[in-house]
Parts: sequence; structure tokens; C-alpha cells
Amino acid sequence: MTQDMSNAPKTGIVHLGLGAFFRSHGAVYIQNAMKKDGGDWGIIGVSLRSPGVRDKLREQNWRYTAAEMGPEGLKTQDITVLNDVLVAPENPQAVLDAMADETVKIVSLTITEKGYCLASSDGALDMNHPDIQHDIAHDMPKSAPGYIVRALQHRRAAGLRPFTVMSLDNLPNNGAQIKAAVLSLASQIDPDLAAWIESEARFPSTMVDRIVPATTDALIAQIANHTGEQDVAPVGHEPFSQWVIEDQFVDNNRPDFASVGAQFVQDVTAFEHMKLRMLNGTHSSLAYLGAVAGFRTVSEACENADIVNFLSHLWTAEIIPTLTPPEATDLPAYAEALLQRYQNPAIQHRLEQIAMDGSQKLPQRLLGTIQDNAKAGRSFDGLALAVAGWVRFLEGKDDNDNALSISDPLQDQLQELITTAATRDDLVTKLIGFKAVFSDPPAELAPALLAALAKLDDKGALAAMRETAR
Ligand code: CS2
Repeated sequence: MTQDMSNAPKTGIVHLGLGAFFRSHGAVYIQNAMKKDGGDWGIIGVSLRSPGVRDKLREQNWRYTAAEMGPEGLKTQDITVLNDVLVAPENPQAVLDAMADETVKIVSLTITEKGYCLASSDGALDMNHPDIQHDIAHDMPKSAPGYIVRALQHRRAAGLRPFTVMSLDNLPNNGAQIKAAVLSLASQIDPDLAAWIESEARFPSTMVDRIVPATTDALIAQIANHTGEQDVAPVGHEPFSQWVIEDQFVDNNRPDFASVGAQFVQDVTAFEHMKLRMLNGTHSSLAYLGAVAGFRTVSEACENADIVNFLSHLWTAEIIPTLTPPEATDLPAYAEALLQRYQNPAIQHRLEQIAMDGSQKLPQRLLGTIQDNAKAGRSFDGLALAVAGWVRFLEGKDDNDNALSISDPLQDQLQELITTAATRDDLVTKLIGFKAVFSDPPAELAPALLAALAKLDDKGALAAMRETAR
């Protein structure tokens, strides 16, 4: 594939964390918006860790195929909106230069939960994080908040306006969280800079949604077969997509996202809660309990009637009662649509992929919902079973004694907790005292978790789900 770059739109956006999700979601909206309304919103993608995606995309002039995978087959779109891809550890200066360029109006982020370098789920920047300590002491940053602060410092010194920082990660109040992280770091470096950022920059919160499994060799072959062209870095995604954005951008500079299906709102909170608890909460529940029960993918697990009943129980009895529906949204209908999305046979979404980084995901996906139920005096046996599923998952073996692969930034500490616990009782006490995950556990959590673990130990995950949903 080749691309004539002479007419390419100028870069207006730098995106940090160029994974399959952004390439299937934000990049598609941005391309569609430019097709409709023009504008210079070309994207420079930045990989914060490894060169893999850059190397592959470079071979095809930053162009790639996005394949919508529905029950009726594949529909592909050529995505040509990337102007360049940088690998931050190879050349941090090039990343800062790109972010400090006058034409850039937005820096967007999909850096995953751990990329925010927060001390715990209640949102303060982790000043002991090695990358944050490094970024306080050096001009050339390592962390995403560090890149944002240093790039804004350059813009301020050059007399430029700041860019808008737009988080697209699955965190509640994602805009407020990255703002707090950036301001804390900036105030360590230069309090005047922090004050300028606070008054001039903007950090809209957003809710993003599209199911995007990791690209595998099988997916690459399937897409090549469909298009007749060899693309070494395509992405495959479900047909559904949603994007709700708080309309707060520096100088109102942004593509017309609303003309291509995104929704601008004053306050995104209700949408975020709905999505994080109903989708991501059940995704994580499925990931742990489904994997421990011996399933491999979401669609495979969601063919099982016990699992479907368990999900319905979670939605109806334990999640929906905690939510305020966003405007014009019917939550039971939303739940039904989620189940259909999970059952999409064209998407091979591995449970182990969703299980990754559980310590960073549990608070906003499951623990807040548990907290709200406890406050209202409602039981939360299903959610407690999901948390117990996480513990069983961390023990590394499914119910058939097959190994499970664990990937979590706090893995060593969690494993230490698990292996040194004398009894289940002891384990539950130690876990609930682990503040990085359980910042404010209700008193009802320990007995519920203990009962759920006993159920998993005695009966296995599938029977435990069946019984809990009864
Ligand atoms: C998933 C999400 O991997 C995960 O943790 O729950 O990536 C999920 O597929 C997306 O948030 C859907 O919008």
C-alpha cells in the first residue's frame, strides 16, 4: 500500500498510546469527520513503550485496514489519518516537538489505567512511582503525565496556547483524573506553569465504547483474505461504537465529532458510570469467572446458559439499581444489547486479555458498585463472586487445573499476599487491607468475599455462578 502524502491534512492531534482500540475508534471518527467537514486533524501516533506497531505501520506508510466484524461478515475501511508514528523511548525529544507544534490542538490518550501513575483508585498521582520521580528530576520525560507537562512547558515558553488533553481511557472522570495528575506533576516542576495549565488548558472527560480484540495472526489472515491485500497491522472491531464527549476544548478547536455520530454533553458522568459498571464490570466478571470455569473467549462463554443467567442477575439485581440512567437511555435495553454484543460470533475476544491489569480495573468496574449496594442495604453476592473470581484467577489455575496467564503491574505484591496467607480468612483480611485496590471497602465485603471464595473452592466457577443467579 502506498499513500500520496502531498495532500495529507496537517497534524492537529497527537495521540499517546497507539493501540488497537484507538485505531478502531477515535481514528475512525477523526477520519470520518475530516471527510465530511475538512480540517487539519491528521494524527501523529505515539507508542509509549515498544516499536512493534510503528515498525509494521511504517512499511505501509501509516495506513491500515479497520475491519468491522459482525455476524454477517466483514466490512473494511482504509484508515489514512495517521501522518506519522513515534516511539517515545527511542526519541522523547521528537514526541515533545510534535506535541509542542503550533498546529497541534489536541493531545488524546489511550494509555490504559496504569499509564496515569495514580497511587490508588481515589486518584492522587503516585509521587513514588519511578517514572514520576524521574519526570520531576529530568527534562526528558518517561510517563504520559510527564510528556504532557513538559510539552505544555515548551508551548508556554514559546508563547503558544496550550492543547486540549482528551483522555479516552476507561476511568471515571477520566478528564479530571489526567488533569489532577498533570497539575500535581507540574506544581513539582514549576508552580507558575501549573497555574497557567489550570487556567488555560482543558481536560474534557469522555466515555468511549467499542469492543476491539487484540490483532492476532488469524485476524491478519482473515482480513487479507477478505480484502485481497496484505496488511500487517490491521484492526478488527465490532460494529457498535459510542463516544460521549464533554464539549470543553481550548479555543473550541476540535473536529466536528458530532457530525459523525459522537455526542457532545455538559456532563459525561452518567454515561461513564453506565458503561464502566454495565459493560466493563461484567466484562471483568466474565474474564475471571469465565476463565476459571475453563472458557477462552467472551462469545464462547456467553453461549453458556448459566453464564447468561449470571450476567442478567448482575445487570438486573446488582448494577442497574446503582445507576442514574443517562438521558434517553433505557438501562434494561442497554443490558440486552450488551449481551448481543458479547455473543457476536465474529469477534474472538480472549478472556485473558480482559483479565489483564485487574488491580487497576476492579475499583471502577466492581468495587464502586459493591460500595453503593452496601450503602443501600442490598446484597451483592454476584459482584462478590466476581471479585472472588479475580482472586482465584490470580492463583493461576482454572477449575480443570490448566494454567492461566496473569499480567498485572501489582502482580508481585498480590502473589505474595496470596502465597503467604495461612487460610482463606487470612487472605480476605489481607486483600481487603490492600489499599492500592480496596481504598474504602464496606464492612459487608469481607464476609461476602469469604462466602464467595468458599463457593468457588467447593463447587467450581460455573456451579457457583448458577447458584448465585438463582
Ligand atoms: C475490556 C475493554 O479489556 C478490557 O478491559 O473490558 O477493553 C472493553 O472491551 C472496552 O472498554 C469496550 O468499549
